[in-house]
Amino acid sequence: MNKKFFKILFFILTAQFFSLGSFVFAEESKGNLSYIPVVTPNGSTLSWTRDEDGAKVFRLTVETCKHEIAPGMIINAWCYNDQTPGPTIEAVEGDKVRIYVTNKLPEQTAVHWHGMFVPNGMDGVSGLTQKGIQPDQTFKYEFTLKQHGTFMYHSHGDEMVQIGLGTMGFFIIHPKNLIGSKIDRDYAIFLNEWFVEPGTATPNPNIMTDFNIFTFNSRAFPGTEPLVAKTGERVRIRFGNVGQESHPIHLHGHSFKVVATDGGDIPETAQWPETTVAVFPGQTRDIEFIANAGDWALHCHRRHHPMNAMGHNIAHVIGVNQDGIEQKVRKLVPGYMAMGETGMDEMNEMAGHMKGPENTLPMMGGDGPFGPVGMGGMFTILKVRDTLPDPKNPGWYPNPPGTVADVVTTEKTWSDNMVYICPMHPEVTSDKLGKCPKCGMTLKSEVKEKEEHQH
Ligand SMILES: [Cu+2]
Repeated sequence: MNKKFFKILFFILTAQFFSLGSFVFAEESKGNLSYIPVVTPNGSTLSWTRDEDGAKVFRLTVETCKHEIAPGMIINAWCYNDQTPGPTIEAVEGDKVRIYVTNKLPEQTAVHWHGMFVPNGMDGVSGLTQKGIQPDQTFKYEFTLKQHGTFMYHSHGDEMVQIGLGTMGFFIIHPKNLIGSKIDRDYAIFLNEWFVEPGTATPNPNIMTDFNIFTFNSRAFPGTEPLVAKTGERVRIRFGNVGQESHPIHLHGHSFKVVATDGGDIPETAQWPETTVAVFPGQTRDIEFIANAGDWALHCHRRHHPMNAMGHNIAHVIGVNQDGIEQKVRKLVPGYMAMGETGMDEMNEMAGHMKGPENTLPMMGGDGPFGPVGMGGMFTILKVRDTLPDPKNPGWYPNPPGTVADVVTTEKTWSDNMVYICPMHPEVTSDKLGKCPKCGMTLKSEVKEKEEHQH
């Protein structure tokens, strides 16, 4: 009896010891987190170990990889640790860091710590401050973090090709002591643009201005993960850009303040309210705001940037009457549809029904709770809820009754004169908005012949 009791006691103590041990280890590996960890949507954070001298040790391998821009499109990218952007490095001001960089690319490289105060020989400019890291070599970078803020790491060897193919990542340094207000959520989004010829998989790094794929953390909507927060929380979003274009990033439903750049914190007296922040190549910008409930669009405000692959050297036909053309062309191209007369929205509908070139994305994509969302590319959703039973998947925003814009039904309106017709099957008509039973496309409205309603 006594023996059994001691056995059980021993078991409990041992279990306690080991769980305590792993607890301490877990805390240590997270650096006794004095900060809210940054979340890199669609990305990850780099784990580290500690050397005997107290330095935090990080390991990066620069290599070629397959990267999914969104379901249906995989590119041949150049990556850190098999991903673009590379894993986010997180540390604390005052930390000594030791970063081993192994080159598995077919050519030499170097890693630059963008915006960070490092000894000149650690600055990572191939040829200027160090020898290039040759294929299969490992270099060691070592320095003490003298600042806090949002910084970046990126290739500084054959920059046009290597950065153009994806070699970039965040380096986030948290302040030693809390500065400003406490943050509840901290997100990091890398802005980038690519040119991938439809039907191919390797981005063309020689392109100077004419890009066709625009990404948040190298993902295009609908492949972008939403940002999640609770109502009233203070949210920080960090943006980084080492691309070719500037991106004015716009957030719906909120007013935010730009609180820091990669040059440092902006004094509170110098911050002003904004809804759009321009992030130029070589810049980072941190914004903060108090979250309001809803599903809010967060996107680049250049009109082509929340779009996927589009050719724009074809004539547009907005407002051009194409009656008769369709029949004539159909004799040559069966199934041809004259489109674009009323705008590009019907292209969005078609995307789901017609097959485009291999390995590219329809111009717009993704469904919302009210229909297709006419955007792609640099577009994601900030999902704010009073409660978050499933923090990973809050679903669509349950709008309070009477707060959604909708067709007027309380009085006789123009909508009574509407008939809804399938653009693909003109014989399918309905007096209500809906889908075509033959092809599933959304029916298009047309005004009925007047005499029906004349007295
Ligand atoms: Cu943009």
